[in-house]
Amino acid sequence: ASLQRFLPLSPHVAASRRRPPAVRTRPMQSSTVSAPSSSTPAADDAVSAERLEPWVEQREGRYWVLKEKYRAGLNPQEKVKLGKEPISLFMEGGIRSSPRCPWRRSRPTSSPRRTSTCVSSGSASSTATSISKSKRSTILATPMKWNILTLTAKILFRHLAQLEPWARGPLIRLFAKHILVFWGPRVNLAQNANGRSTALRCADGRFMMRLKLPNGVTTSEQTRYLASVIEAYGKDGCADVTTRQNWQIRGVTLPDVPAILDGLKAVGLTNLQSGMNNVRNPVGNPLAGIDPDEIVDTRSYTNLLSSYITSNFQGNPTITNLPRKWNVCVVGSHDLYEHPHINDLAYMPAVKDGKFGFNLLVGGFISPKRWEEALPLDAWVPGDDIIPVCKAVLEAYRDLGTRGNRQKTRMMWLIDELLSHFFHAIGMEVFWSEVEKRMPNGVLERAAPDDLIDKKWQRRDYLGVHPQKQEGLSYVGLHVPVGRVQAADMFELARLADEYGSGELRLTVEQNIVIPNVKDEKVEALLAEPLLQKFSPQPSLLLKGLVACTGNQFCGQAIIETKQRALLVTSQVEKLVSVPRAVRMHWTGCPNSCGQVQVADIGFMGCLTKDSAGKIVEAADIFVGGRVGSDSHLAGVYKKSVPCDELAPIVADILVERFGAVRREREENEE
Ligand code: SRM
Ligand code: SF4
Repeated sequence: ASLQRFLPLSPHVAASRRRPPAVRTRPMQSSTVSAPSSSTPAADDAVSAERLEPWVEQREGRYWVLKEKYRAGLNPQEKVKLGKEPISLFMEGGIRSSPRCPWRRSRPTSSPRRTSTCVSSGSASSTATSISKSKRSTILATPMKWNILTLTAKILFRHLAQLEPWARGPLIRLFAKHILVFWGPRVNLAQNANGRSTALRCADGRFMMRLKLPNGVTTSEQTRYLASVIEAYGKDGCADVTTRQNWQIRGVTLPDVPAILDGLKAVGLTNLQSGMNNVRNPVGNPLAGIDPDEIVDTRSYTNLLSSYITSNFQGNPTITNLPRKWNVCVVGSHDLYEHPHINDLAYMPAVKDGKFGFNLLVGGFISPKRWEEALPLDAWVPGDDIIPVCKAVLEAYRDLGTRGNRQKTRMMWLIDELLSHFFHAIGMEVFWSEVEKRMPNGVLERAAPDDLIDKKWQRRDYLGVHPQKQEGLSYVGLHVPVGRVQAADMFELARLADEYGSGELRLTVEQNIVIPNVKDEKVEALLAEPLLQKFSPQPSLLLKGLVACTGNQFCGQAIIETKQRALLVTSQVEKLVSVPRAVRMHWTGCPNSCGQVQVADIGFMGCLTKDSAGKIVEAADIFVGGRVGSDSHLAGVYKKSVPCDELAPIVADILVERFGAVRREREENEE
């Protein structure tokens, strides 16, 4: 299937080629292609020019809004943005001062973190008063997601009773539309399967807050601060290492948010622009600067990207009105720990004319109905100037991306559409020239012939103890089972980083943690620390690569529970077979695939099915054959709708057939 994407163009297209192919070409996507037109070249050019007119314009010299003529058929999120740019609620301080914000009128919270700042009434904010009542709740709700104070149905049930009458209707309608109707069948079925009611699942009024953590680098001070926040929420507080080497903290109540935002700032963190149609955490090499075999230290690049993306924590309104989410990474080693093939923009180290820089890949993404690997843009940028091209790519996407069906608005859909719309063009050329147009000097260099990645490199395991490039120092990779940590764990991690290392921790996209800069003579004592019983440097071969998204414990979109299930099924499988090497198993609670099942050796995507007794039960579609590294490949479905309780023997069979596993009973017999 992936080869088909590179089949030759149709004869019609081939005949009208005007320049030789510079990059890999893609076939036209049936869903996006308009039939080849029989119009004249002049008419074609007119149509083409019209399509390349930016769909957005700047308002009040600040925010970018959709032009009137492009407002038909918008998805609901786009309609919200027409009313008020969501980031404005944060940039203009509305989150602090809006006394009419429904949840700010909530009954006194018992949270110890509640401060006078967060309950101060202040004057009625312009955000809340200058817009129509019907839009208020939506507008107040959406920015939460922009900054991933993730707003789930939970808040509705908790606060409904305390809302002013005007706020109840719109809020219910919003949720009815986005969650109860759209996700309704799944939610209801999940209810049956779990024997739990939606009201129960939605009753705690707690939020998740996602941060920006460029390159996954964090300090003991930051970790301690985050631990103190979740500790205050008792059993409701916990944190996760995410699949974009980032922290998410949970249990947050809304009145505490202003104080937490201040606290984040004080320790050099932000949660700005971390959700909805924004640029996500810039991913880099978790071993940057310490790996003897690295190509380039990615930290300064990911920091630059993050500063640009959030405009140094102020919020960057030039790139908040994107058609959809957008992922970026900078590759620093041959191991490709950063997963460049599933990022919208990936910087691949490459030397051109003796100068260090990066070739660019674009358009990689995963979504429920379609997942694609990134393609070469045929562009190179010097290493000392990486931001202009990020800006140019983002602005091309912001200006030209369509904003209708959300399943078709990721950047690859735009790349495809331009290819099919300008049928005389080939490959990436139209997108390339749109990016070039937006470069500060109007020039985009063609790619270096080769990048610096060793295509035969065997991806290394970063868990365990490894020597650093700095003599006398080691890094210690710890396995954090399915990325879940409690406050006490975080305090301990911070202490270990201070006591044995340099006060630094690194998060990885496999939801693990690396302690860098451990003096060799201290390694033994570190390995004897009690926390390493829980976060082992040497987990079993199947646990090593285990990843699980949030799942239905907290995520409103989940169909199944993931984290506990992943651990349970893995332990069941380990009783059945032994594997000769690590096998990467990823779990994801719904087709959004935050747990990236398509990159896993074996992936499990949550769904529901009927068991043999006809009862609806939690199940998984099994994916097999995803690969990471230079040989990357996105897996497809291997077997559909397997009840979770029946997974273990099937997984054991797959491990025996495809991954050289040996059945335990056979091992025992041979002994
Ligand atoms: Fe994700 C939405 C969690 C990485 C694809 N993701 C969500 C939401 C916000 C659900 C929602 O819209 O209400 C989840 C929040 C649940 C919660 O309480 O944690 C959520 N996504 C996560 C995290 C926490 C999973 C994890 O356990 O690690 C990851 C946070 C990363 C970060 O720090 O920023 C996470 N999400 C991903 C990835 C992986 C990646 O980036 O490499 C993907 C697939 C890759 C991609 O995007 O190309 C991913 N998440 C989605 C999608 C589908 C996007 C699409 O184009 O269709 C959604 C739904 C959406 O955006 O509408 C989604
Ligand atoms: Fe939630 Fe689905 Fe993402 Fe898992 S894959 S975190 S269930 S949205």
